[in-house]
Amino acid sequence: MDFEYKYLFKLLMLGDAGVGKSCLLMRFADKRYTGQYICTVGIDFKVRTIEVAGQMVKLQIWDTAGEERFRSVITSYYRGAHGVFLVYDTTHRQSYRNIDVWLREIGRHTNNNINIMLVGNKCDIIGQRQVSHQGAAMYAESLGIPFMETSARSGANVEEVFISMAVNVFNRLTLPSNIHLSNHSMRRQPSKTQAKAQQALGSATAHKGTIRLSPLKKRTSSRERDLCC
Ligand SMILES: Nc1nc2c(ncn2[C@@H]2O[C@H](COP(=O)(O)OP(=O)(O)OP(=O)(O)O)[C@@H](O)[C@H]2O)c(=O)[nH]1
Ligand SMILES: [Mg+2]
Repeated sequence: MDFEYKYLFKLLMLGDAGVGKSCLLMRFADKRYTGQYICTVGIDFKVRTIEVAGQMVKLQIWDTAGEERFRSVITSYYRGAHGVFLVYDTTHRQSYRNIDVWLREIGRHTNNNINIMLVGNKCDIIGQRQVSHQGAAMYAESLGIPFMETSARSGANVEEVFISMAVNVFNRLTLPSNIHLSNHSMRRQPSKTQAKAQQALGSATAHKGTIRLSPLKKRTSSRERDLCC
């Protein structure tokens, strides 16, 4: 179902083939998980409208192919993106190492006005983990970008990553410049004021296909928010 909206955010899912980009998007936009691997050919997109701080925000989320042969096709879609999810597979170390490659791609094809988020998917798989939560969290911190682990399969943190991205983009575009979140800049850390501004926008609850954000009652530590499974 589509809704009237005030803002349109263009978001991009990037990462190696098979890390679960399409499954994450299907879980968020269609609320289902099939477990099938159908390699994305080129690029596709889904939409979902949510409510952020009382405003309807339409998320247009572009799902890109991770396979190398599609790289030149997808770079033309980087233009105008407000946010990028850099997705790796927690059970596949190389997909995590390649995040550097994807960061370089972003640097080459976008300006710095973009929110970036690191997402470690498949955290439901116990016993085959090749990337530690702590290591990835430290890496994200060094880049000054948010990080979460997800499972498209169980649904863990899926709503949270998309909502968090929407809130961060919303903050960047609507808050006065002195309290803009800085995670669109790949190297800088958010200041205390910025972190407070982000928190003030609050938590989210799903309601009839939309997500309403309401003020936080209780302060949640970033560690609590990031923990998964
Ligand atoms: N256990 C587990 N498997 C997952 C999860 N997410 C995706 N998968 C599996 O990983 C495989 C690849 O998922 P896709 O979403 O198609 O991967 P992709 O990143 O879109 O791949 P490309 O389109 O080729 O770039 C599928 O077989 C899924 O079943 C998850 O959270 N947990
Ligand atoms: Mg795909």
